[in-house]
Amino acid sequence: MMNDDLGTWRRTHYTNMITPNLDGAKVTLFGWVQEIRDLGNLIFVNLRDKEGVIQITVTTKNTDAEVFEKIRKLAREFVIGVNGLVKKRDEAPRGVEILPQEIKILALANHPLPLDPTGRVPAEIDVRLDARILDLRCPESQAIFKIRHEIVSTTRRVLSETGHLEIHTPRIIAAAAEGGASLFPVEYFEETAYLAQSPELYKEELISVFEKVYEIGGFFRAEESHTRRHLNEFISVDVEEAFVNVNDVMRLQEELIFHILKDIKNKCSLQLDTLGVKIPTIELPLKRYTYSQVIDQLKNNDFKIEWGEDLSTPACRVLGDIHHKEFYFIDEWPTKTRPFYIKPRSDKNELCEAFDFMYEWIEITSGGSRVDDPNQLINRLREQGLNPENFDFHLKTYYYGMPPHAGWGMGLDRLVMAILDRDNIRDVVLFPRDRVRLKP
Ligand code: AMO
Repeated sequence: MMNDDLGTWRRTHYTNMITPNLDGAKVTLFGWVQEIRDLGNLIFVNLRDKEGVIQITVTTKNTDAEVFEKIRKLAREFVIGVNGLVKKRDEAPRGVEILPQEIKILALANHPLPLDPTGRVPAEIDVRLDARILDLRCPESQAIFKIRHEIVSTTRRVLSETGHLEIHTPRIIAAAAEGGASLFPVEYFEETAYLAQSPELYKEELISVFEKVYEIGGFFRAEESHTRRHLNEFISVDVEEAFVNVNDVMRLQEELIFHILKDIKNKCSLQLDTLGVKIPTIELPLKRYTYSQVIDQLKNNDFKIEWGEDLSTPACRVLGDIHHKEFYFIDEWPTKTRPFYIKPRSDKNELCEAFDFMYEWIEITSGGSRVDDPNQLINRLREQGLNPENFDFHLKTYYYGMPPHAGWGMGLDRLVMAILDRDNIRDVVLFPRDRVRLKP
């Protein structure tokens, strides 16, 4: 079967624009065949485009014989164009249907399909990811990525309105900011370079020029572990600001979350319904617990942990039970649990000005005040077993006038996962990269 040409046909409406009050209008629609019900003299075709689904009703009585035969050849996921009349009919799914006058078959789909793109027959995550493009056509997947889009739009809007400049830092770098173990090496001509784990060093340098910056981009961690909340490539929203400290950037974090939740509640009700998700109402300021308070909470719940230890996954799980369905902060961390760039408290060196922003048991963001004195930074690097010479390009910017500053990095994928109550990060990432998945 030869495919038809697009020719001069152009879309007049998306499916969601077809309402009963268009009764009698002539329209041109494009999309995919979602379902066909062939009852002999009567065929129903559900046409799906990016906005929704509309029923096309074909009868031998009201449809040209050639068009009728062509429609009979359709199968799910064929790409078609339809020229036809809008007909108001109370029994049709949205009180309206299309009576086709002409049809174009623009592309075919091979059968059997590897999964059901209506999502009614559930498939395992690996089957879904292997046929990700088809899986993304399911209503649930579409809803996730529309909401994700709104989360990113609100983030850009809020950070832009608060005077942050959007930056793009390099992905090919010479030194690790977040610990050497999770670096991916890259052959860079005669040298070995690495994929960036975060924009940390660059965003800190850039506040000595632009004062307030942010970046939304992909970063890389060579983590071996295969978990539901780690990927080897993830999207981070990074913020950095001059002349502020940890408390100021925590406030920015909670304001951002407040606006994100408000916007998706207002703009994505259809998608939230599809996913069966209710957006929690939050009140600012969000709850803040110190690291020491959290250790006490864990001990009170019979969890064995010593002051000074980092919070392991099992510890976070217990915290998730305590702080069920809530966003909260943990601050005042022991200095030794935090990276070299985090500022120790001047009055109490064993504590530092760091925070984590959590939802239930998941860490969404970490950040804090930064070391801004070059000698202290050199000491902190040494304390963590790092060679300051490898950071010479970074350290030299501290001798050009480096203001006090603070910032954070928020895992976008984890945030979407938390807000939409999904239990696997892969669900909310278009093409996830993990220890065993490099394709598609
Ligand atoms: P951190 O290493 O805690 O801090 O990362 C910040 C946030 O990024 C997300 N994240 C990940 N998401 C998915 N898969 C991963 N493998 C992964 N690793 C991290 C998490 C995490 O909270 N430079 C600091 C931030 C700062 O201080 O500004 C940093 O990178 O949601």
